[in-house]
Amino acid sequence: MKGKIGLEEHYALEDTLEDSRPFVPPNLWPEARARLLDFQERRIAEMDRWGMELMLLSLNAPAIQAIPDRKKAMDISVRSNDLMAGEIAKNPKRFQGLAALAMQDPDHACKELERCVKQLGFRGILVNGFSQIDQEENCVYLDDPRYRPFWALVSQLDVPFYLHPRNPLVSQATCYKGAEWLLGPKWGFGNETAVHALRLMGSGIFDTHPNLKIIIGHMGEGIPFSLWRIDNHNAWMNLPNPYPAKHKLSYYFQNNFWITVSGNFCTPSLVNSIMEIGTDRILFSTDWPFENVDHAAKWFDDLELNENDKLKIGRTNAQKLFKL
Ligand code: GRE
Ligand code: ZN
Repeated sequence: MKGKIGLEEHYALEDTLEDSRPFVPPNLWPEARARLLDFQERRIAEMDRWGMELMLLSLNAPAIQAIPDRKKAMDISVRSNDLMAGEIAKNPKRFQGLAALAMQDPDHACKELERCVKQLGFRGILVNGFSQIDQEENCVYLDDPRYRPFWALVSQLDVPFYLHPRNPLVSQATCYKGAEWLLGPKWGFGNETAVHALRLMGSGIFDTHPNLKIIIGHMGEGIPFSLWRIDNHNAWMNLPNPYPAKHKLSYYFQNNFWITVSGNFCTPSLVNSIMEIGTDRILFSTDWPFENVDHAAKWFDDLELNENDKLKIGRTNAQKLFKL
């Protein structure tokens, strides 16, 4: 299929590049590094070859969210957004942007978001999970009350918010101690991000701002598969919802969430997701440069799916969601 749009497509600044190194074997680091720093050459060639018209670009992970020093976090977020704006300006038909924000300082995040949307023309936001604030061990999630004004602004600007993975701190997630190989894309990313998404669903922010639009990658980070049990466990007990939000969590997943297929090119998982969230809320993405564009595109193009749904997932859902 030609004209595919991807929305989990990363680059790095020199300042954030090293965050990606631990996920790549040393012999492949030169290749990963070159992929992360490139915009106009290798990336466009991959897109042309495999039928991607547009990438919504975002910074690598965990980057800003793992910088406890507020001033440094703010500084790098602004520099990242400026650099991305410059690259988009060179080729706006092929690239659009998702803002990187220093959630360590919610006031600054709001100001920078307004600048990114109103002046730089970015289409949304991508944040890498919880933020470490002032101290390494101080991990703050986005359902924290300090972010209420931020969510009000996101609602008012009506821009989608991509909740992207990061690892938990092993010092705080002792289930990974001695089994660090489980971290990253194998399990840690998805587990951490699913919990974060569920925290948002239960927090009540979607009752206050029903138009908030949250995107999660990797075929929904496992949530579609678990959605029934999340709401219907131990039904005979008639348990009340144990969280502030008004509805069952599936209500929010089906009304405020979109998922992408990034890094999860698996047909049974897609079928499950279609049944839980529907083809209007599933979007193509690759997860470049951590996944190959050809792996994503070949899987997607060969899917036995009706043409209408394929067009929606590959392209038109993204156009609608991001007002492209
Ligand atoms: C990602 O951005 O999703 C990612 C990384 C590092 C390794 C694998 C991966 O940031 O999918
Ligand atoms: Zn990613």
